[in-house]
Amino acid sequence: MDEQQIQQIVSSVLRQLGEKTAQGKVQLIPANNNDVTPANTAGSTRETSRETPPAGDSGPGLEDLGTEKFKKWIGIEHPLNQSVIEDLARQTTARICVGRAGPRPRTTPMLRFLADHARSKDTVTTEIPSEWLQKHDLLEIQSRISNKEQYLTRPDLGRRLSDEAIKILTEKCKKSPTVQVVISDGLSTDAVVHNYEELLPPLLNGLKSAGLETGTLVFLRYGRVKAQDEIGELLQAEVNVLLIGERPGLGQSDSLSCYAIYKPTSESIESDRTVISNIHQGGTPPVEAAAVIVDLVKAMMAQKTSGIDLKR
Ligand code: B12
Repeated sequence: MDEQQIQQIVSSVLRQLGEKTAQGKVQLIPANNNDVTPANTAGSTRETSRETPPAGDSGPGLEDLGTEKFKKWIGIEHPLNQSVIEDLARQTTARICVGRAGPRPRTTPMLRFLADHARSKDTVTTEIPSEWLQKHDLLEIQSRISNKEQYLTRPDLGRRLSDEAIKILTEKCKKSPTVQVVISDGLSTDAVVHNYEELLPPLLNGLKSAGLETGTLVFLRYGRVKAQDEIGELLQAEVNVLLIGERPGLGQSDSLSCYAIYKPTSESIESDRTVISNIHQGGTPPVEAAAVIVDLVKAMMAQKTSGIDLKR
């Protein structure tokens, strides 16, 4: 392939991304550019509606391909029935109606796929800042893991508390509360940060209104689900509620799960737990999840059990 052919390919890719003046040279487009919508996505129409982008290398850069606008992007060119395509796409968040270029994906959905993947990887590896924990008055403890890389390779250590954590819990936490709430980064930092404000206040208020006393709010860094058993055993809470970041998917990276268990011990197993997953704006909204969790805890207290033994 000679240089001219390479330049042509680069130019055509940049054009598909919305770059009008590109001649094989990367130029920036403004972030408020709104022309990639379902109505004008089919190739040539995009070209005609575009303003000339500013020259130079300053400015906000290419648009974020992880946004809603690109999630709704329809890439089928010349469909027989546009409204059927739009109707299909509206009904699911799955990657459908994105078109294809011969046997390969079109550039926009391909790049969106990579952007979503990058977002998911980021949320696994990003740390929750200590300032964020202080702002929310959370008592920080840590598992036996010392960094994110180790977290991913040693789940066994994420299930156990560090010696320092045991000391902090013993010295600083309320003993024998009815419900102990624990928050943990788990596999998604965004899950905690994005859902916290809408989940925690209604959850704590709901538990209080139900006459259930809660313990000191604890944040477990590098936590795995099983760690809630050790915390529960140490603090002797009747119910332990763990809010933990779920493994992210390609379309969803800020989903939180609630794992709840009645009187956990080191002998507890997975079937002793009850899980409410998919807590995020596009799934079970956090406020609604708070109400569901309160009902769940009430049921656990009434039946004095959890997991598969709990009747709901
Ligand atoms: C990874 C995963 C698994 C893995 C866990 C392996 C591992 N060691 O990590 C495997 C494949 C083993 C698994 C199995 C099951 N899973 Co699963 N799993 C998930 C998934 C995709 C991510 C969980 C996650 O991110 N956890 C957070 C991290 C930080 O936790 P962790 O400590 O690393 O891992 C623990 C948890 O993942 C937990 N766990 C995983 N699945 C389940 C299911 C239940 C009911 C419980 C109590 C705990 C649990 O077990 C792990 C070890 O302690 C979720 C989907 C989601 N959106 O959350 C479904 C999900 C949690 N699983 C689900 C189900 C139904 C199951 C099974 C019952 C399937 C089956 N019929 O066999 C089994 C039961 C597991 C058990 N041990 O009893 C459902 C739960 C639905 C519900 N509300 O009850 C979910 C929500 C998927 C779904 N949408 O249907 N699962």
